[in-house]
Amino acid sequence: MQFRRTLLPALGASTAALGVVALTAGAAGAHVTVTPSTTAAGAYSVLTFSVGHGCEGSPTTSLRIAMPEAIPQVTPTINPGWNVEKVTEELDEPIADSHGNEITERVSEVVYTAKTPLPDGYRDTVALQVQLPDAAGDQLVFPVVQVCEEGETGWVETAAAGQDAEELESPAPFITVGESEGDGHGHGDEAEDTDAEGASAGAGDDADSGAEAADADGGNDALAIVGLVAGVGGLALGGIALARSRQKA
Ligand SMILES: [Cu+2]
Repeated sequence: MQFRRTLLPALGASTAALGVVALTAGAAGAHVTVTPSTTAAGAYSVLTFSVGHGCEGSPTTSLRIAMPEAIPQVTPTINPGWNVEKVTEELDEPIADSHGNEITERVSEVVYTAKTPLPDGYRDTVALQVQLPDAAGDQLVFPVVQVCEEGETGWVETAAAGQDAEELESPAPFITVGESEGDGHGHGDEAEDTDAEGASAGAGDDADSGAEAADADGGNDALAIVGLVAGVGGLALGGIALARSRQKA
């Protein structure tokens, strides 16, 4: 009997701890998440956003995906179950696309509206084609507002320094830009630079080699990337503000 008395509480405690871990893992798997076809800097990538559940049981009616400023152009994939709309905003200063054409506005948001609300317990995906910036090591955050028949969820939280994104209740989907693979559109020279640095630096971490790659780009590109990356934090906050103001309505 004494054995049981001491063992049972201990077992109970560890089982409870396991339960918490399992619940967290399950929730993370069902969040709104993004899966890129490639993360290579400068490459065209298809970003697949997955919706794993509704808003506390309520069917999903629309998804508003905010685009980071580092990605000025977006080609949304048509999904037969959803209407899609691009929301644009004027750029403060025009930029050049990969073909040298001037761009004066960017897609700030892509909105998918379900033709039939997506029931809780069923998943669907929507996909966006983008060109990733030449910014290896940088995080690109895509705050998403999931609107449901009842309520909504703002997938807008980003991890603070040193915080694990998995601990967040409603994390914003994000990707980390990887090293260039040399198949970027019209960026062959930069790719060679990056490869050479990778070889000489050995197992340097991503952030360091990313900074070197940006330096190697030459002044204009590097400056543009710094400006664009600085905008990401503000955008995530904008997404939070949007989610909050919509909750009030
Ligand atoms: Cu979830």
